[in-house]
Amino acid sequence: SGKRLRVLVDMDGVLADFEGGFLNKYRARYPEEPYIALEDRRGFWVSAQYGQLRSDLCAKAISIWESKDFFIDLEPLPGGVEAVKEMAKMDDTDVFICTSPIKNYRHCPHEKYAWVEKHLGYDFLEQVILTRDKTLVTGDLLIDDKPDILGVEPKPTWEHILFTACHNKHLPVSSSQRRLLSWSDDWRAILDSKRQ
Ligand code: UMP
Repeated sequence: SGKRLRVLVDMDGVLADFEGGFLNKYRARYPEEPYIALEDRRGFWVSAQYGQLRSDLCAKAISIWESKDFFIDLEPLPGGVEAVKEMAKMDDTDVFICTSPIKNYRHCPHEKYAWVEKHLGYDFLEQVILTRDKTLVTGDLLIDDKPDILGVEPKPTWEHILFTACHNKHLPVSSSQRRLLSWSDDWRAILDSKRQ
């Protein structure tokens, strides 16, 4: 019965540990500089919070994710790869990885594809969507740790499920917004709630 369910899954902060990978490499490269512990992170933009700490730290933060091997070296977040593999095997379910590359394109787009091949397999490259505007992508669900997902389409087709991360865990969730606390949370129930 019904139509197929289309699930869009974000990469950084949902499947790949961007925040942990950033902090480890930042502290290794700039051992004398102050840093923001993960429990003190607030706001989606790491660069903005480092810039508030000291203005020159904004560029130092950016230098970390612009470096070769930053994105490919990110560790998978617990349970994410397994969940996406299970989702993809479910009846009447299509899963896409929907991720925004940084505009400095030297390494990031290449390494995002390489990360998917490494952790999900070559065939999963068919499911990768790189876009700076997720509102243009149609789907039933978008699982993403960014609180505000905006673009040129004022009425995206997907329901945004806010994936909990160090930077958004203190935010009050608006009455209409659902959360996934981690991949141990009941993502299957969220998918089932959208099936016809
Ligand atoms: N990013 C920045 N600046 C930050 C934090 C993240 O440019 O302070 C980048 C990393 C990812 C992208 O490539 O933004 C986030 O993509 P999504 O998780 O929204 O897909």
